[in-house]
Amino acid sequence: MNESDAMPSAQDIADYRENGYYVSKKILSDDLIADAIEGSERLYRGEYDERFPWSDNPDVDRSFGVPFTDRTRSRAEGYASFHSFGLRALARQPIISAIAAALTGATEIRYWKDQLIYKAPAASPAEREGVTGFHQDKRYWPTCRSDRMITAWIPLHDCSTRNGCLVVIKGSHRWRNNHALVTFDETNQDYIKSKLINSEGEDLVEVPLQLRRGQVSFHDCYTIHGSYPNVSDAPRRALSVHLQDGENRYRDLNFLSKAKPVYKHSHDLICRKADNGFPDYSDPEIFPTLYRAGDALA
Ligand SMILES: O=C(O)CCC(=O)C(=O)O
Ligand SMILES: [Fe+2]
Repeated sequence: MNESDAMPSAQDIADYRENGYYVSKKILSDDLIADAIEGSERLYRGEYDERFPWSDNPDVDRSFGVPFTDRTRSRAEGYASFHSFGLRALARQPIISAIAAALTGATEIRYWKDQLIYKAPAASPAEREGVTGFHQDKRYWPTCRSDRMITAWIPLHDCSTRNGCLVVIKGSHRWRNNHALVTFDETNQDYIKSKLINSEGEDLVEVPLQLRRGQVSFHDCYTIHGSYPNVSDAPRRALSVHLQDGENRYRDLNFLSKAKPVYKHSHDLICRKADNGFPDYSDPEIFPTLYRAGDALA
């Protein structure tokens, strides 16, 4: 497939802005995904392809260096693309950031963060093992000034409702009053839905994003999304790649609280500081630029 065939059409972009999500064509090769799966298995064995001074810092995201022996439990690994070359190649695919730029209208796309998600098989939907509670990604990043961030969700095999594919709530990127939606770890979806503030008065329409391997879905940083249990007999694996537009900057919210510092992302511990002493969200080591308008795709 050539580059322009892989890009969203003008109608796709309009739909993304209306609905808050987009599903790509098959844009990733089987080899790339096979390398990512192998990379994730290496990570789960504690074999890192590259280490950083912060790699073993327990304050830097979670699940670090924990031997991955219990395959009945779900988990999410932060910074997986830093520690695995196979996952890095997947996360930094030029076509993914080019699509992110087209959807958001940004002229520059930088890396923000990633999460490697392993959803273990659950015996039944009632079990709720591995459920990702409905949430808005942006609520986890209050120190980001930008409202134009976007997530690329990359399944490492076919995903359907049976193995707990990603589910988005259509149009919910406009529901901006849900400040408490830091509910990734809440497994009771009905409880979350009962608390949602639907500021636009729209119907709550859940859209399961059923993808074939090689497709990628994209959601706006305010789109409410989550996933249900995996009732297949194999794990559901995906890499979430969260991206920032070039205009994103750090914002200090700690004046809101006397108990400083409340608003801190683990990135703030590891990225370089700007001249004003605040975290620099354009540090090329942590937030490489993946797309600039006018660049040809590699
Ligand atoms: O894979 C999942 O269940 C959740 C992924 C997610 O929250 C995201 O990609 O932002
Ligand atoms: Fe998310």
